[in-house]
Amino acid sequence: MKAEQTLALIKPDAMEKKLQGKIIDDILSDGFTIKAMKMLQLSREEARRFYAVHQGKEFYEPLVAFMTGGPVIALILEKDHAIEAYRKLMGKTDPREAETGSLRAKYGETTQRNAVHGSDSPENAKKEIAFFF
Ligand code: 3AN
Repeated sequence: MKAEQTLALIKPDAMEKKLQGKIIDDILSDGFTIKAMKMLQLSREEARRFYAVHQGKEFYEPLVAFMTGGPVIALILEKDHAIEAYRKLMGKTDPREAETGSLRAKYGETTQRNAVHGSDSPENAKKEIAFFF
């Protein structure tokens, strides 16, 4: 079976707290291979486009402001069933509800400042990988 790829982001809150090394270590320890990685600063236009599906929701503008508040690290991760496996490693959107040991439980604070992003479907993984790489 061909290994699947997913797009992961280390968000500005985790970068600010210098958690990027710990997060990458957890990702590697969970058996993912990092196929590509880069640090970048999202523009407002890019953040708006990346989260376009949430346009109109009350958290959209604050989310764009948060995601452009500092650099992010984008990674292409590979593993069998990578999309599902990385969603599991991340934990629920709200770190307070995320499973013990998950990245969001360990490193996130709030539903907005939740440390990491991961694609939620094969279609979005493809789109998000093309967005960043
Ligand atoms: P996930 O990142 O778990 O797939 P989505 O796609 O529903 O969650 O939300 C994308 C991002 O939007 C979240 N990671 C979070 O930063 C932000 N977000 C989602 N829901 C809320 C909310 N109710 N309040 C504040 N921010 C939110």
